[in-house]
Amino acid sequence: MRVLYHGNAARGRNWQEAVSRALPQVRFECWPGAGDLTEIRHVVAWTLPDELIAALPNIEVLFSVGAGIDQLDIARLPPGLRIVRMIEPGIIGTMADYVVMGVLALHRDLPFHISEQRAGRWTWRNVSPANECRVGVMGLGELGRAALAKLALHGFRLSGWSRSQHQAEGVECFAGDEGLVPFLAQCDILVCLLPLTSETRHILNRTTFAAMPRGGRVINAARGGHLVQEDLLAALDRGQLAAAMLDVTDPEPLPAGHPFYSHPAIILTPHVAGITRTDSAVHSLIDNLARVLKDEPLVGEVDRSRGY
Ligand code: NDP
Ligand code: OXD
Repeated sequence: MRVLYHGNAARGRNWQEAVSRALPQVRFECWPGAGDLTEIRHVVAWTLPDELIAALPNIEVLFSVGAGIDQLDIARLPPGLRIVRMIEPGIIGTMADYVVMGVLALHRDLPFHISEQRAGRWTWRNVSPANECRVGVMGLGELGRAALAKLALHGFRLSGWSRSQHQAEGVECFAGDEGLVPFLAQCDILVCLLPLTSETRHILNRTTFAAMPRGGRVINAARGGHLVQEDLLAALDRGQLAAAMLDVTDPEPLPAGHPFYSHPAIILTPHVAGITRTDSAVHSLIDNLARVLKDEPLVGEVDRSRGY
Protein backbone atom coordinates (compact mmCIF):
# COMPACT_ATOMS: atom_id res chain seq x y z
CA MET A 1 0.00 0.00 0.00
CA ARG A 2 1.26 3.50 -0.87
CA VAL A 3 0.49 6.50 1.35
CA LEU A 4 1.12 10.09 0.26
CA TYR A 5 1.98 12.74 2.86
CA HIS A 6 1.53 16.46 2.16
CA GLY A 7 2.68 18.93 4.79
CA ASN A 8 5.57 19.92 7.03
CA ALA A 9 8.71 18.27 5.60
CA ALA A 10 10.40 17.42 8.91
CA ARG A 11 7.26 15.72 10.19
CA GLY A 12 6.95 13.88 6.86
CA ARG A 13 10.48 12.43 7.18
CA ASN A 14 9.85 11.43 10.79
CA TRP A 15 6.56 9.71 9.94
CA GLN A 16 8.07 8.04 6.86
CA GLU A 17 10.69 6.38 9.05
CA ALA A 18 8.25 5.39 11.82
CA VAL A 19 5.60 4.03 9.45
CA SER A 20 8.16 2.04 7.42
CA ARG A 21 9.50 0.50 10.62
CA ALA A 22 6.06 -0.43 11.99
CA LEU A 23 4.39 -1.40 8.71
CA PRO A 24 6.99 -2.53 6.14
CA GLN A 25 4.19 -3.28 3.67
CA VAL A 26 3.33 0.46 3.53
CA ARG A 27 5.30 2.79 1.24
CA PHE A 28 5.03 6.24 2.85
CA GLU A 29 5.94 8.92 0.30
CA CYS A 30 6.27 12.66 0.84
CA TRP A 31 5.01 15.28 -1.59
CA PRO A 32 6.65 16.68 -3.68
CA GLY A 33 8.89 13.89 -4.86
CA ALA A 34 6.46 10.96 -4.74
CA GLY A 35 6.02 8.54 -7.65
CA ASP A 36 2.96 8.14 -9.87
CA LEU A 37 0.15 9.97 -8.03
CA THR A 38 -2.63 8.35 -10.00
CA GLU A 39 -2.10 5.10 -8.06
CA ILE A 40 -2.36 6.76 -4.63
CA ARG A 41 -5.41 5.79 -2.56
CA HIS A 42 -4.40 7.02 0.92
CA VAL A 43 -3.32 10.57 1.74
CA VAL A 44 -2.22 12.29 4.97
CA ALA A 45 -2.52 16.10 5.01
CA TRP A 46 -3.67 19.20 6.89
CA THR A 47 -4.94 20.82 3.69
CA LEU A 48 -4.79 19.79 0.04
CA PRO A 49 -4.26 22.32 -2.77
CA ASP A 50 -6.67 22.04 -5.71
CA GLU A 51 -3.92 20.93 -8.11
CA LEU A 52 -3.02 18.02 -5.83
CA ILE A 53 -6.66 16.93 -5.52
CA ALA A 54 -6.85 16.98 -9.31
CA ALA A 55 -3.68 14.87 -9.55
CA LEU A 56 -5.12 12.18 -7.23
CA PRO A 57 -8.01 10.62 -9.20
CA ASN A 58 -8.05 7.42 -7.11
CA ILE A 59 -7.86 8.84 -3.59
CA GLU A 60 -10.05 6.81 -1.21
CA VAL A 61 -9.10 7.88 2.34
CA LEU A 62 -7.82 11.25 3.54
CA PHE A 63 -6.27 11.35 7.03
CA SER A 64 -6.25 14.84 8.56
CA VAL A 65 -3.08 15.76 10.44
CA GLY A 66 -5.32 17.66 12.88
CA ALA A 67 -8.39 16.99 14.98
CA GLY A 68 -10.50 19.28 12.82
CA ILE A 69 -11.33 18.67 9.16
CA ASP A 70 -13.06 21.92 8.11
CA GLN A 71 -9.71 23.28 6.84
CA LEU A 72 -9.91 20.60 4.13
CA ASP A 73 -13.07 22.28 2.78
CA ILE A 74 -14.79 18.97 2.20
CA ALA A 75 -17.19 20.34 -0.42
CA ARG A 76 -14.18 20.43 -2.81
CA LEU A 77 -13.33 16.77 -2.22
CA PRO A 78 -14.71 13.81 -4.18
CA PRO A 79 -18.10 12.78 -2.69
CA GLY A 80 -17.13 9.18 -1.87
CA LEU A 81 -13.82 10.08 -0.21
CA ARG A 82 -13.53 8.88 3.40
CA ILE A 83 -12.14 11.49 5.79
CA VAL A 84 -10.47 10.58 9.07
CA ARG A 85 -9.59 13.11 11.77
CA MET A 86 -6.62 12.85 14.09
CA ILE A 87 -7.32 11.62 17.62
CA GLU A 88 -4.07 11.59 19.55
CA PRO A 89 -2.95 12.38 23.10
CA GLY A 90 -0.73 15.32 22.09
CA ILE A 91 -3.64 17.40 20.76
CA ILE A 92 -5.95 16.35 23.58
CA GLY A 93 -3.46 17.10 26.38
CA THR A 94 -2.29 20.47 25.05
CA MET A 95 -5.87 21.57 24.41
CA ALA A 96 -7.01 20.61 27.91
CA ASP A 97 -4.05 22.58 29.34
CA TYR A 98 -4.94 25.60 27.19
CA VAL A 99 -8.54 25.57 28.38
CA VAL A 100 -7.48 25.34 32.02
CA MET A 101 -5.04 28.23 31.46
CA GLY A 102 -7.78 30.30 29.78
CA VAL A 103 -10.44 29.58 32.36
CA LEU A 104 -8.08 30.42 35.24
CA ALA A 105 -6.90 33.58 33.46
CA LEU A 106 -10.43 34.83 32.82
CA HIS A 107 -11.75 33.73 36.21
CA ARG A 108 -8.91 35.63 37.92
CA ASP A 109 -9.35 38.73 35.69
CA LEU A 110 -5.92 38.49 34.06
CA PRO A 111 -6.81 40.72 31.03
CA PHE A 112 -7.88 43.48 33.45
CA HIS A 113 -4.78 43.11 35.64
CA ILE A 114 -2.43 43.10 32.63
CA SER A 115 -4.09 46.21 31.27
CA GLU A 116 -3.80 47.93 34.67
CA GLN A 117 -0.14 46.93 34.88
CA ARG A 118 0.52 48.43 31.42
CA ALA A 119 -1.19 51.66 32.56
CA GLY A 120 1.01 51.78 35.68
CA ARG A 121 -1.91 51.29 38.05
CA TRP A 122 -2.18 49.07 41.14
CA THR A 123 -5.89 48.15 41.10
CA TRP A 124 -7.33 45.57 43.45
CA ARG A 125 -10.35 43.46 42.46
CA ASN A 126 -12.40 41.01 44.45
CA VAL A 127 -11.29 37.37 44.09
CA SER A 128 -13.87 34.57 44.15
CA PRO A 129 -13.08 30.86 44.55
CA ALA A 130 -13.28 28.48 41.61
CA ASN A 131 -16.28 26.67 43.06
CA GLU A 132 -18.33 29.85 42.62
CA CYS A 133 -17.54 30.00 38.91
CA ARG A 134 -19.70 28.10 36.39
CA VAL A 135 -17.80 26.94 33.30
CA GLY A 136 -19.71 25.55 30.32
CA VAL A 137 -18.05 23.72 27.43
CA MET A 138 -19.69 23.62 24.00
CA GLY A 139 -18.75 20.28 22.47
CA LEU A 140 -18.40 17.11 24.52
CA GLY A 141 -16.10 15.30 22.11
CA GLU A 142 -12.49 14.22 22.60
CA LEU A 143 -11.35 17.73 23.48
CA GLY A 144 -14.36 18.95 25.45
CA ARG A 145 -14.35 15.92 27.73
CA ALA A 146 -10.59 16.15 28.36
CA ALA A 147 -10.84 19.88 29.15
CA LEU A 148 -13.69 19.26 31.60
CA ALA A 149 -11.72 16.50 33.34
CA LYS A 150 -8.78 18.88 33.93
CA LEU A 151 -11.07 21.76 34.97
CA ALA A 152 -12.69 19.47 37.55
CA LEU A 153 -9.34 19.25 39.36
CA HIS A 154 -9.60 23.01 40.03
CA GLY A 155 -13.10 22.79 41.51
CA PHE A 156 -15.06 24.77 38.89
CA ARG A 157 -18.80 24.09 38.53
CA LEU A 158 -19.05 22.36 35.19
CA SER A 159 -21.55 21.90 32.40
CA GLY A 160 -21.43 20.85 28.77
CA TRP A 161 -23.52 21.12 25.63
CA SER A 162 -23.55 18.74 22.68
CA ARG A 163 -25.76 17.57 19.83
CA SER A 164 -26.76 14.29 21.47
CA GLN A 165 -27.39 13.84 25.18
CA HIS A 166 -24.29 12.89 27.20
CA GLN A 167 -23.80 11.79 30.81
CA ALA A 168 -20.61 12.70 32.66
CA GLU A 169 -19.93 12.59 36.36
CA GLY A 170 -19.72 16.08 37.86
CA VAL A 171 -20.85 17.75 34.63
CA GLU A 172 -24.38 18.96 34.01
CA CYS A 173 -25.08 17.95 30.42
CA PHE A 174 -27.35 19.85 28.04
CA ALA A 175 -28.14 18.86 24.46
CA GLY A 176 -29.56 20.14 21.20
CA ASP A 177 -31.28 23.38 20.28
CA GLU A 178 -33.67 23.17 23.23
CA GLY A 179 -30.78 22.78 25.66
CA LEU A 180 -28.75 25.74 24.39
CA VAL A 181 -30.40 28.67 26.18
CA PRO A 182 -30.66 26.91 29.59
CA PHE A 183 -27.00 25.92 29.17
CA LEU A 184 -25.86 29.46 28.33
CA ALA A 185 -27.93 30.97 31.14
CA GLN A 186 -25.64 29.31 33.68
CA CYS A 187 -22.24 29.89 32.02
CA ASP A 188 -20.01 32.45 33.73
CA ILE A 189 -17.29 31.25 31.37
CA LEU A 190 -18.20 29.72 28.01
CA VAL A 191 -15.63 27.57 26.17
CA CYS A 192 -16.15 26.67 22.51
CA LEU A 193 -14.73 23.30 21.45
CA LEU A 194 -17.15 22.51 18.64
CA PRO A 195 -16.26 21.38 15.14
CA LEU A 196 -16.97 24.03 12.50
CA THR A 197 -20.01 22.87 10.50
CA SER A 198 -22.92 24.58 8.77
CA GLU A 199 -24.82 24.24 12.08
CA THR A 200 -22.12 25.69 14.33
CA ARG A 201 -20.73 28.49 12.12
CA HIS A 202 -21.24 31.87 13.88
CA ILE A 203 -22.63 30.20 16.99
CA LEU A 204 -20.70 32.68 19.15
CA ASN A 205 -22.95 35.61 18.31
CA ARG A 206 -24.92 38.38 20.01
CA THR A 207 -27.87 36.07 20.85
CA THR A 208 -25.53 33.59 22.50
CA PHE A 209 -23.76 36.31 24.49
CA ALA A 210 -27.10 37.87 25.52
CA ALA A 211 -28.26 34.49 26.89
CA MET A 212 -25.24 34.35 29.24
CA PRO A 213 -25.15 36.03 32.65
CA ARG A 214 -24.03 39.68 32.38
CA GLY A 215 -20.26 40.02 32.69
CA GLY A 216 -19.60 36.54 31.27
CA ARG A 217 -16.37 35.47 29.62
CA VAL A 218 -15.75 33.51 26.44
CA ILE A 219 -12.96 31.25 25.23
CA ASN A 220 -12.85 30.16 21.59
CA ALA A 221 -10.28 27.43 21.01
CA ALA A 222 -12.16 25.74 18.16
CA ARG A 223 -12.33 27.69 14.88
CA GLY A 224 -12.46 31.39 13.96
CA GLY A 225 -15.63 30.73 11.93
CA HIS A 226 -17.57 30.07 15.15
CA LEU A 227 -17.32 33.71 16.18
CA VAL A 228 -19.08 36.80 14.86
CA GLN A 229 -16.27 39.26 15.57
CA GLU A 230 -18.40 42.45 15.63
CA ASP A 231 -20.81 40.81 18.09
CA LEU A 232 -17.95 40.02 20.46
CA LEU A 233 -16.63 43.59 20.31
CA ALA A 234 -20.14 44.99 20.87
CA ALA A 235 -20.79 42.63 23.81
CA LEU A 236 -17.47 43.68 25.40
CA ASP A 237 -18.29 47.38 24.85
CA ARG A 238 -21.72 47.00 26.46
CA GLY A 239 -20.35 45.00 29.42
CA GLN A 240 -22.48 41.97 28.52
CA LEU A 241 -19.14 40.18 28.30
CA ALA A 242 -16.17 41.08 30.50
CA ALA A 243 -13.35 39.36 28.61
CA ALA A 244 -12.47 36.83 25.94
CA MET A 245 -9.60 34.55 25.04
CA LEU A 246 -9.27 33.58 21.39
CA ASP A 247 -6.90 31.02 19.91
CA VAL A 248 -8.51 30.99 16.50
CA THR A 249 -9.71 33.74 14.16
CA ASP A 250 -11.04 34.19 10.66
CA PRO A 251 -8.81 34.87 8.83
CA GLU A 252 -5.57 33.57 10.35
CA PRO A 253 -3.49 35.56 10.86
CA LEU A 254 -5.67 38.60 11.48
CA PRO A 255 -4.69 41.64 9.40
CA ALA A 256 -2.41 44.24 11.01
CA GLY A 257 -4.33 46.76 13.07
CA HIS A 258 -7.28 44.42 13.78
CA PRO A 259 -8.95 45.47 17.07
CA PHE A 260 -8.38 42.02 18.64
CA TYR A 261 -4.61 42.71 18.76
CA SER A 262 -4.97 45.65 21.12
CA HIS A 263 -8.31 45.18 22.90
CA PRO A 264 -7.63 45.28 26.66
CA ALA A 265 -10.26 42.62 27.39
CA ILE A 266 -9.05 40.14 24.78
CA ILE A 267 -6.20 37.66 25.07
CA LEU A 268 -5.21 36.44 21.60
CA THR A 269 -3.03 33.41 20.82
CA PRO A 270 -2.01 32.30 17.30
CA HIS A 271 -3.77 28.90 16.95
CA VAL A 272 -1.57 27.07 19.40
CA ALA A 273 -4.16 25.61 21.78
CA GLY A 274 -4.00 21.97 20.71
CA ILE A 275 -0.92 20.82 18.87
CA THR A 276 -0.46 17.61 16.89
CA ARG A 277 2.64 16.05 18.38
CA THR A 278 4.76 14.34 15.74
CA ASP A 279 5.90 11.56 18.08
CA SER A 280 2.51 10.65 19.58
CA ALA A 281 0.33 11.28 16.50
CA VAL A 282 2.34 8.81 14.42
CA HIS A 283 1.08 5.98 16.64
CA SER A 284 -2.53 6.95 15.86
CA LEU A 285 -1.69 7.10 12.17
CA ILE A 286 0.08 3.72 12.23
CA ASP A 287 -2.88 2.19 14.06
CA ASN A 288 -5.27 3.49 11.41
CA LEU A 289 -3.04 2.37 8.50
CA ALA A 290 -2.92 -1.11 10.06
CA ARG A 291 -6.72 -0.99 10.20
CA VAL A 292 -6.83 -0.14 6.49
CA LEU A 293 -4.65 -3.17 5.77
CA LYS A 294 -6.97 -5.39 7.83
CA ASP A 295 -10.11 -3.74 6.41
CA GLU A 296 -11.22 -2.74 9.93
CA PRO A 297 -13.19 0.40 10.96
CA LEU A 298 -10.98 3.50 11.21
CA VAL A 299 -10.65 5.52 14.41
CA GLY A 300 -11.96 9.08 13.93
CA GLU A 301 -13.75 8.57 10.63
CA VAL A 302 -15.90 11.60 9.90
CA ASP A 303 -19.59 11.35 9.13
CA ARG A 304 -19.64 13.61 6.09
CA SER A 305 -23.40 14.18 6.37
CA ARG A 306 -22.89 15.70 9.88
CA GLY A 307 -19.67 17.48 8.91
CA TYR A 308 -17.65 16.10 11.86
P1 NDP B 1 -15.32 15.69 18.35
O1 NDP B 1 -15.84 15.35 17.00
O2 NDP B 1 -14.73 14.62 19.18
O3 NDP B 1 -16.47 16.36 19.22
C1 NDP B 1 -17.36 17.28 18.70
C2 NDP B 1 -18.41 17.63 19.76
O4 NDP B 1 -19.18 18.73 19.27
C3 NDP B 1 -19.36 16.48 20.04
O5 NDP B 1 -19.69 16.44 21.41
C4 NDP B 1 -20.60 16.87 19.24
O6 NDP B 1 -21.83 16.41 19.77
C5 NDP B 1 -20.55 18.39 19.37
N1 NDP B 1 -21.33 19.01 18.29
C6 NDP B 1 -21.11 18.93 16.95
N2 NDP B 1 -22.07 19.63 16.29
C7 NDP B 1 -22.89 20.14 17.23
C8 NDP B 1 -24.07 20.92 17.18
N3 NDP B 1 -24.60 21.33 16.00
N4 NDP B 1 -24.66 21.26 18.33
C9 NDP B 1 -24.16 20.84 19.52
N5 NDP B 1 -23.04 20.09 19.65
C10 NDP B 1 -22.43 19.75 18.51
O7 NDP B 1 -14.29 16.89 18.13
P2 NDP B 1 -12.97 17.22 18.99
O8 NDP B 1 -13.38 17.40 20.41
O9 NDP B 1 -11.86 16.28 18.69
O10 NDP B 1 -12.54 18.63 18.32
C11 NDP B 1 -13.39 19.75 18.31
C12 NDP B 1 -12.81 20.84 17.44
O11 NDP B 1 -11.73 21.50 18.07
C13 NDP B 1 -12.20 20.40 16.11
O12 NDP B 1 -13.19 20.13 15.15
C14 NDP B 1 -11.35 21.59 15.73
O13 NDP B 1 -12.11 22.52 14.97
C15 NDP B 1 -11.01 22.22 17.07
N6 NDP B 1 -9.56 22.13 17.37
C16 NDP B 1 -8.85 23.28 17.59
C17 NDP B 1 -7.51 23.21 17.89
C18 NDP B 1 -6.71 24.43 18.17
O14 NDP B 1 -5.50 24.36 18.29
N7 NDP B 1 -7.31 25.58 18.35
C19 NDP B 1 -6.80 21.93 17.98
C20 NDP B 1 -7.64 20.79 17.74
C21 NDP B 1 -8.97 20.91 17.43
P3 NDP B 1 -22.15 14.82 19.88
O15 NDP B 1 -21.26 14.33 21.00
O16 NDP B 1 -23.58 14.77 20.23
O17 NDP B 1 -21.80 14.23 18.55
C1 OXD C 1 -6.52 20.80 14.74
C2 OXD C 1 -5.93 22.12 14.93
O1 OXD C 1 -7.65 20.72 14.23
O2 OXD C 1 -4.71 22.18 15.26
O3 OXD C 1 -5.89 19.80 15.12
O4 OXD C 1 -6.60 23.13 14.80
